[in-house]
Amino acid sequence: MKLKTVRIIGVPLDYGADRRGVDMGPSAIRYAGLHEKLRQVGHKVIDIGNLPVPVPESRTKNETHLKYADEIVKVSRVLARAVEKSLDEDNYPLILGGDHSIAIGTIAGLLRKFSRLGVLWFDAHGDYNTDQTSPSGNVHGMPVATAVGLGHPALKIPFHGHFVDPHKIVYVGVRTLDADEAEALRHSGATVFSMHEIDRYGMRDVMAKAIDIVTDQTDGVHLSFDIDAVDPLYAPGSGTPYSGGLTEREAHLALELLAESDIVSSMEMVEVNPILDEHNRTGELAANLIASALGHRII
Ligand code: HAR
Ligand code: MN
Ligand code: MN
Ligand code: MN
Repeated sequence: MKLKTVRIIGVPLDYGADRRGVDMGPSAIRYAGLHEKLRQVGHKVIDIGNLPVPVPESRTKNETHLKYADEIVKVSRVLARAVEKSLDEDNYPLILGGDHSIAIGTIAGLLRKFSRLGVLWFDAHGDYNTDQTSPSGNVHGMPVATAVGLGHPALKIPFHGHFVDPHKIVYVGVRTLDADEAEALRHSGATVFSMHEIDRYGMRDVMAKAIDIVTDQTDGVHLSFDIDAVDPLYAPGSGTPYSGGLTEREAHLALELLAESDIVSSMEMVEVNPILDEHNRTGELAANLIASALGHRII
């Protein structure tokens, strides 16, 4: 793989989820030796540290619908600028979450440089709810719908009117959807490789198809990796675990194949929750998966 200058942006945000703890994700992933792993491959690594995110305890509002939208949008706008700046400087943005609502800021920033962005979304979930369909009001269940221009206008502010073409979105590892979310996704144009397709065709073929789709008439490819895509047996430190997921090796293989194709131009790793973890196992897995995506090989 072509060597890169990787620019790490930590986003200790947990406003999008119901459970506290993902705000510590960036520390857990760094602590697992991320920088050394990437430097070992040969990449240059710059770490801008964590973006400022106020703690939820510092505010008093308590809504049930579109929870913490104001705070999430505020952080998303700062993140979008940080991502845009990384691309201006020819760096590879590597965003560490935080819950998956941070993808709103990441993708909004990417769209300022890539007008035809392909997106690979590894997740147990669809994250395709809007404020209208969400059973929880948690924004981490809404970033993909937001990125294609659906849902509440407030969440779309960081996008400046530019959205992702749903036909250029490919999901890998999905195994639970809310009813209205599934209905919307079915008609969206996005490709969903659920666990069924992975079992049936194998990760190798699934990734070959995924790579074809996200590189067809696109000018950049974003990899958004929700650690709950991996089975909770291997990734116990996540707030919304769901069984029947990717094995550790399936996840690595997928990312190794991406590294080999060298098509990915930015990456985010989200939903690592150290409070729920066992001795930073999930933090270490996340760091190792990032290394695989960035070209780490045993020999
Ligand atoms: N679909 C559920 C909801 O909208 C669960 C949300 C997703 N959880 C995540 N993101 N960890 O993938 O509330
Ligand atoms: Mn997610
Ligand atoms: Mn998820
Ligand atoms: Mn614009």
